[in-house]
Amino acid sequence: MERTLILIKPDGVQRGLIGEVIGRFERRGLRLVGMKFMQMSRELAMRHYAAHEGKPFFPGLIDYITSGPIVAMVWEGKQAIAVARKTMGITRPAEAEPGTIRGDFALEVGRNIVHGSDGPESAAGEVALYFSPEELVDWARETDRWIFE
Ligand code: DAT
Ligand code: MG
Repeated sequence: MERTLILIKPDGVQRGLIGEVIGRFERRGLRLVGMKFMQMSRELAMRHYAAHEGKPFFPGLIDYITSGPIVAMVWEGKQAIAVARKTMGITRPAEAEPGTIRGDFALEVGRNIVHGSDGPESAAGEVALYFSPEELVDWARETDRWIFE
């Protein structure tokens, strides 16, 4: 089983899409193991997006991601990282496939609703940025045998 960090960004929260976004990951079959409603500090935002420091869009990205509350979640499943990114759609919403979160609800790269970890190392680091081990719940779901072979 793999774990991935998913954020519903400030635009997703402001636009009333929390339930819609959670529902998509839930219906896909991923299992929720952690969730919190919070506002990112600039320090956390800089650590989260450290890989983008120095790029022209970085200051705007930090302003946007800290501009209002977010929902931080950890979802678990086989290939959870790749599966979550498929469910989200590609970074630029105008090019994202309809049926994906970004392809259905967003237009601009700087207002693309969700974040999802992009690989096993970043996932482990990002989960640890937002959650302590005690905040993540190890649980078996009654439907797991109908979702996982
Ligand atoms: P993703 O969020 O799909 O993992 P990323 O890691 O490349 O994409 O970039 C992180 C965020 O930074 C992305 O969701 C939106 C913003 N961003 C990336 N490239 C950008 C660009 N060229 N102009 C403006 N914002 C950008
Ligand atoms: Mg990324």
